[in-house]
Amino acid sequence: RHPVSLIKNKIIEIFANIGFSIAEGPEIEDDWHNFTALNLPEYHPARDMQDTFFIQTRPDILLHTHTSSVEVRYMEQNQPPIRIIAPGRVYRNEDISARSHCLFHQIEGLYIDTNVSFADLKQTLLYFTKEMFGKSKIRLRPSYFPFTEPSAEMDITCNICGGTGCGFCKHTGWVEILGCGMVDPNVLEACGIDSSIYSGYAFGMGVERITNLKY
Ligand code: 2NM
Repeated sequence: RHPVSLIKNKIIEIFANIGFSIAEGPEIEDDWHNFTALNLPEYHPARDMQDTFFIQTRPDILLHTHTSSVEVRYMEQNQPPIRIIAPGRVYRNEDISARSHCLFHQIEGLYIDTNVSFADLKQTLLYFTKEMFGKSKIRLRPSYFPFTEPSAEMDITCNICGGTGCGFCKHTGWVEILGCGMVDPNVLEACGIDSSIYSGYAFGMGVERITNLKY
């Protein structure tokens, strides 16, 4: 088996053990599920953050740029409590380099219920890190995503040098492994979930990146 496949299965197993189930959905997606429902309306500047592959004859049909589109479909069809992960291949129209590819593997997670807090998100990510990397420390830095507010990126102490500094972590001792945040109420409402009753957290990570750290 390919290392990326092994690591993908390991990540799925860690979240399955704490009650997350796997959601599946199409790779060929429409504009609503990939962008609009995720608080990215037409002409939103953040749409340029991912260069998208569109179907030539259908300007509203594309290859999904994140598996959030799978979570949007799940929210449209299910009421909370929701606790899912969405593993899948995602597509971005970028020039290929050592650290950027037009196809990569992503795993996103979503948890929606009454009284879900940022503390719940942090503890879940800490649990994941312990299971995946052992004794690594984590830190959360404020960030921005259109679909979460507040948003953060999570770093772990560099698994290559143990935090003392090396080429892989650009001599900082830390490496970014995922993005996360509290699901923006606009996203919940767009998917038919009452944001005055429910709140949720979401996170997303690139499987190739985790694999590089493990191997
Ligand atoms: C990320 C970072 C932050 C995310 C948001 C959602 C949804 F569908 F609930 F809105 N799913 N995943 C999310 C949030 C993904 O990836 C870097």
